[in-house]
Amino acid sequence: MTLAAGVSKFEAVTMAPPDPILGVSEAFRADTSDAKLNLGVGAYRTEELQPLVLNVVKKAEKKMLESGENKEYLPIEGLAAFNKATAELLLGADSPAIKEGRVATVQGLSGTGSLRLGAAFIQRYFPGAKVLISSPTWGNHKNIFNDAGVPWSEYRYFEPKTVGLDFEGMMADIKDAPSGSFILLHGCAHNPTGIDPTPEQWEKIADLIEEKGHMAFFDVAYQGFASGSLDQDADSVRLFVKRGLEILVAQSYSKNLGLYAERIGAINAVVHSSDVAVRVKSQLKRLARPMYSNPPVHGAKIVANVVGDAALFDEWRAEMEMMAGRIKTVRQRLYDDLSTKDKSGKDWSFVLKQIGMFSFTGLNRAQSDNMSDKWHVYMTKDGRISLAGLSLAKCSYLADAIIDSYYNVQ
Ligand code: KET
Repeated sequence: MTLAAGVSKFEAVTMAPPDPILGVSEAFRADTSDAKLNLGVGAYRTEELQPLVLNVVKKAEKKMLESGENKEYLPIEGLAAFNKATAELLLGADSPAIKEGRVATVQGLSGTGSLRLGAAFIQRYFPGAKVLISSPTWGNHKNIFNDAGVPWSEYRYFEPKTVGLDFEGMMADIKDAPSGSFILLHGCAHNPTGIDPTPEQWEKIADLIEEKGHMAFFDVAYQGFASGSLDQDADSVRLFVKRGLEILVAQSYSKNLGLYAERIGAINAVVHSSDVAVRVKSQLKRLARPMYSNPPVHGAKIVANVVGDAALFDEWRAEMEMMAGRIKTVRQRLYDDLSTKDKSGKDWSFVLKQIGMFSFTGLNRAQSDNMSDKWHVYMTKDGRISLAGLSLAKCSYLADAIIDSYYNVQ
């Protein structure tokens, strides 16, 4: 029997636009030029522009293979050893909140899945509450809250004139939000701007959130990538916890352990009592069960083995510092090349001031198009380049491309 050719029941389905970040990799793959460079997605590459599997990850996997572990379902909340290790990495092993049982941790499908679970929790238990998102922010934040049915608006964050933080604007917008709003904050290495509040500014942000009865929802996707130190990069989160503020925190191991495809992360709620923590966790599990039932085990075991083992943890720290260090080196080289090649006297020092994986170049959409169309340099259309995908050898070429796009395209 042949299938009846006819009008598809799916005829009304329209073509979705490419994803603003992951779609860049698709365009890159389609380009046949030898000069092509993918600075779109925030994924670490070696100086040879190859993906990197960390040595500690290989060691942990070897251990896992040797011990012959099974493939049973994990509990809905994930691997217990992972949940313990991830909360300790975030809050510090000696955190009173952990000791007092005030942290509800549920393993999630990396940062995105953990944010999505947090958003579903807000939608269910804080109906109508608004989430405030920085302008600009990581491209997927708005999708996540939209799909979870959580209303959101933006707070000012970036000041193009100074290429710095619009702290006054940020504070004013958080102040104006209805009491009980959730304030989405990047724990460190703000994406895409590479600009973080100073410790003093974090104090003021915490003051205001407390005063207004808001709640901070941290997105921690780059712990270790801002300063090179895993501890220092958790200072913002720890400051809120130290003050006794309740918070939500989504974590990701995509970047700092290079576990992109393992989809490993967590959603944490730090709350006032162990009693509340138990109930919050039970409801996070209830939300997870019909969405994906329970999380994958492989990445969770890698993290548990690395973070929970003193020797591997130290090795990880060194590899983390190496990755962060390589990015700092290309950052410096790019700045040097831009400054020597550009005879106009333009101040490119913002490249050096920005931190983390990215540089927010200030290139507009047309200029970004020129980067890919003429120079085969792929980047997101908001003007962000991933320095994690850049090598020292390509800095000079990239500087030429940026200068051409900046001065010759409106
Ligand atoms: N938060 C932020 C701020 C973030 O930049 C990413 C990923 C994530 C969460 C989620 O990552 P996950 O792999 O789900 O743990 N950002 C890079 C990749 C992407 O867009 O998915 C990026 O900005 O290029």
